[in-house]
Amino acid sequence: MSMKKPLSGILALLLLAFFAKGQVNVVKTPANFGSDADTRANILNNANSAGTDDWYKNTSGSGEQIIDTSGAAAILDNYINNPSSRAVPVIRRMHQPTFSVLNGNTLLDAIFQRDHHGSDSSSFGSRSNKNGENPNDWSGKTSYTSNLLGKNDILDAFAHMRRDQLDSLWMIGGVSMDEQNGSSHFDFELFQNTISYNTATGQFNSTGPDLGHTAWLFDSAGNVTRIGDVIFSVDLSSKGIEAIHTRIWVPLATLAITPTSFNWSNPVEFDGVNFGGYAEIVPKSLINSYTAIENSQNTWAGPFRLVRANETLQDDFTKSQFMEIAVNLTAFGIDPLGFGIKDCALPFKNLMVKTRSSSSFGAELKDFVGPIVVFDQKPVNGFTDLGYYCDSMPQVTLQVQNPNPNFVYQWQTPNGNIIGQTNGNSIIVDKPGIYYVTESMTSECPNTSVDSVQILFDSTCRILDVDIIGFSAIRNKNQAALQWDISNNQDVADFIVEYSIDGRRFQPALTVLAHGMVGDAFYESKHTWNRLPGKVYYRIRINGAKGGAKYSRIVPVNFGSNLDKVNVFPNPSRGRTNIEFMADETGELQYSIYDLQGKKISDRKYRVTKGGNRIEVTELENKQRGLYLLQIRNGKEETNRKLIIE
Ligand SMILES: [Ca+2]
Ligand SMILES: [Ca+2]
Ligand SMILES: [Ca+2]
Repeated sequence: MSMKKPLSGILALLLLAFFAKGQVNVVKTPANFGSDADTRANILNNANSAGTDDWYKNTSGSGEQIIDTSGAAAILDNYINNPSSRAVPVIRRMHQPTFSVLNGNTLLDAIFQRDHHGSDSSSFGSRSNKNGENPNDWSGKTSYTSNLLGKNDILDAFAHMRRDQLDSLWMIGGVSMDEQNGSSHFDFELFQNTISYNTATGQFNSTGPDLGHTAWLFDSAGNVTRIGDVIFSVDLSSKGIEAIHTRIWVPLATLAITPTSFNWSNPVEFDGVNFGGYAEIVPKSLINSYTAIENSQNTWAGPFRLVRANETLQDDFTKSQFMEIAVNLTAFGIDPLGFGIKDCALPFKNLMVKTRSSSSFGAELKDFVGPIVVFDQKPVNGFTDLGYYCDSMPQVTLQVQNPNPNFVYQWQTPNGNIIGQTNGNSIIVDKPGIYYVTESMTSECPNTSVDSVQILFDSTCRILDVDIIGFSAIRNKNQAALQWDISNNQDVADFIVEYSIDGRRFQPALTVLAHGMVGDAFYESKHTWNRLPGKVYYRIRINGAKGGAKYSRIVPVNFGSNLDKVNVFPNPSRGRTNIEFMADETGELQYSIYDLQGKKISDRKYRVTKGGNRIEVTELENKQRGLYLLQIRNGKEETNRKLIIE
């Protein structure tokens, strides 16, 4: 529904009555997203309704899917052929680049996370854990033996943030559960600072400065001066969704202040201690403030289907198994934009979806999904085809790999020279040196990440009149098959095949002696890996018979390591980050961290169990800001990641 057109008086009154409070158990389309307890775009109320966006799409129409469904067919095949794979979580992010604009709505980010189920290793354990506590005091289950009740066992969680044409910021959520046959109680909890979970110890590491949370701060007039943590609580009964309650984290004394952008609930609900807790707030006006609904009949579970706690596969959600909510943060007076904080202010960093044992906010916590990193923009990657020049220095193009069209890229150099524009997805340079590229949401926002590209030039290089006519490198099982053609072969002494794991620092792999043929010549060679390395870059160095050297272009070869699916987050970080991955089997995992000079900083070995694992990396705390290389390997494979410490 567009609110931009002028409304007739009667229609406006009708709408006012309709929106007299947050809407529950009614199909709505907040910010053009189907809040209808159905997963399909262009479907509303189980009928075709062209134009609404939703999590998935399998009907034609202008409405778009929000979740990236790549690999869904392979996951389903695996569910059938290898049923043990049904226990493995699935994580997908937004189908569109972050901050894309779709029909006037700005899509900030979205996530689909298939949780553990049945013997859920990500659930609350040994002590009685509650909302309103410091998350660092919570404890999760470290043994996988005990089961959750079906009504407390989350199967899948969905979350999406979008800003509509009226500049209202919506948090849209979805949850499917194993059973909903009476009462289920959910929280969507939004953290301003990073929070992570260690499956081995069952401990959370929540970095918020106020008892593991971030408190909302106000001036004496009641204006918000800092945004903090928020929790939306949803209670379902046999009648459907009862209500959504919104609470924010504040010290108890804050309740003496009268906020300008919302009200405390009356009587005010507060769960916590004097130094901090969750206080319930209500919007100045409930109009268009939230919607919530559960499915009243069977509806399609989506391309990843549904895996029940007992590992059976379902095509559809049965009645009351799926629920959708949408909360208007702007209407609630908790939109960062409303406080004069620039557009770059993200509404929150991490998200957890949890279940409680009863409708009481302080009831015992049961299952959780996450913590999920939101707005997880991939760090910028600057590159150039050839980083080494000899004899003469040409104009060279430096580029951003897979730039996000909604972000701004700015380049600078302390010792090189940029010709023309210094911003954009690519620049032209004509001097050796180091070039930095930063990524940010707008030129006024702080950088989200930085990368560097080095251009080397060897002025003493002697002219080598050999040209590389062609160079290719392709994968053949555990080998790279390399072929190259050159001119003036008689001037060549030998070739060094060099490889790099980051596309920048190369090392020799093998030497190929030149044969004596005069004129054009063809060479081939193979480079074998004992442990599959993920992505590797190759180049050929030609050494002249009378001195001088030249390099080929750089060609990537992807050995497709399973470890490529490793999730490293947060990244950039302040030094503490996590490695999360699924292991096919119980075994060992090692990682090493190197600085940009190639010096090893850390080398650790862990025992990992089949299934989901998370390792906390803390060695870079108090280390210099900048780029580091993380090399992760098991017996057969390895993968490499750049770590950014900010
Ligand atoms: Ca929907
Ligand atoms: Ca869980
Ligand atoms: Ca679960």
